[in-house]
Amino acid sequence: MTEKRLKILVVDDSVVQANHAVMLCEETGAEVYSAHDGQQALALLRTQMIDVALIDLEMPVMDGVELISEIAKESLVQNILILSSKDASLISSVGSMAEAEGLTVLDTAAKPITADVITTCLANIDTRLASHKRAKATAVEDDSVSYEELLAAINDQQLFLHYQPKLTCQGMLLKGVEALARWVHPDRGFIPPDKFILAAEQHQLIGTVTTVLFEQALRQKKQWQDKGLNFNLSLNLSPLSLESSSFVDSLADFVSGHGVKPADITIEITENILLGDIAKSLQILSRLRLKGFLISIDDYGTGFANAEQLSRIPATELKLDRSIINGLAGKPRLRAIVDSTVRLAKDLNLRTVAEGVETKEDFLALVGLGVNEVQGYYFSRPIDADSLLSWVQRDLKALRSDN
Ligand code: G
Ligand code: G
Ligand code: MN
Repeated sequence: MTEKRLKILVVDDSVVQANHAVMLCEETGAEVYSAHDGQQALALLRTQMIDVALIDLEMPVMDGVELISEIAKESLVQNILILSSKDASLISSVGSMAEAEGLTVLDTAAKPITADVITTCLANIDTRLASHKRAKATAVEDDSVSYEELLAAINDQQLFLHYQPKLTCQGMLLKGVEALARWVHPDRGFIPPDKFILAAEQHQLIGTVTTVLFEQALRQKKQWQDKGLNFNLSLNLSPLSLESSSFVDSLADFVSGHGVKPADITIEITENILLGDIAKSLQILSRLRLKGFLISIDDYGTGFANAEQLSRIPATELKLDRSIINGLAGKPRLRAIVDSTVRLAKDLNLRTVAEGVETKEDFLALVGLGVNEVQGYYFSRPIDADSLLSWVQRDLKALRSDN
């Protein structure tokens, strides 16, 4: 079987730079075209299917920024690589703009481009294209979750929990675990929690789902305690649950009824609670704090809460979303965001937890930035309670000696 050759377009007004890039692309076995300004590039793209465009930002007639915008508007190419001799922050802003317009930015790089950058980009492209296709394929299926299916999941005990460790940056101590809901549907297989939690909210079953899951988590917590394992347990809570005034008392009773102290439980909520009835949410969160529960602001960095709004939530922890964590070791822009967020958190007396840590490089960068705790695939995926025990005994020790 012959593999389809990738088609690459190099757009650069400098003949020397363009030839250099064309040569490097040809060395990968691709079929390479070139254009020397934006107009030429558009003319070619309108007649020729191209897989990847390498685009220089500074060009006469039509600059790279306009060209990218036009490419997005007409959906002429999906994958682009942005090149410039200007400063990194400009290149990276244009990258964000391109992504916001729906393009896949394989990389943003300073000129002259190197063979390494090109091979890494091209290695990413197949999987990215495949995941686009997958996303589309699942979108056409009817993937909604019905009331009846959810009710069956609750009654037939199809819902269960996985636990993901949270470690301190200093000393890599097991500080706690986050409980994450899982559902394996008898016919449909794995259904992700974002989907069924949302469905539960829509079908007014979220209260029941939360009770079922918290009950399992607390029983598990008690078993760990009885074995002498005293780490904290983080539970995700839908903002909807904060609308009921009896919630705090029933949670407190529920927790102590299981022999667990509120101070050993962290309630994770997203900053989206600020979008609802703020006064009511703040009242309930304050009462949770008074009862001794810890409160974490989850997915921080995805919403738009400002420092003033953040300071009003009686939280104890700020959880930095993986979208600002993943890959930060190599991304100065993300490091700057995390750096300022960590400072803000310190001023507000909040501990910081970075989630989505997938590599040693990112972990070390986070240690350097003064983040308190970390969570992510680099340390462990979310796993069942039994696997967690063996993880503590085996993998955690290995991690400590590697870091
Ligand atoms: O576990 P990830 O594996 O896919 O979780 C996806 C999302 O689902 C996360 O944002 C997480 O906060 C949310 N989630 C997971 N478990 C629960 C739960 O028990 N309750 C609520 N409300 N959200 C949950
Ligand atoms: O509640 P929250 O939105 O924080 O849920 C955490 C989500 O992140 C869960 O879906 C969990 O499975 C996922 N997750 C945990 N660690 C990693 C990681 O290192 N990389 C990625 N991509 N996802 C992670
Ligand atoms: Mn969470």
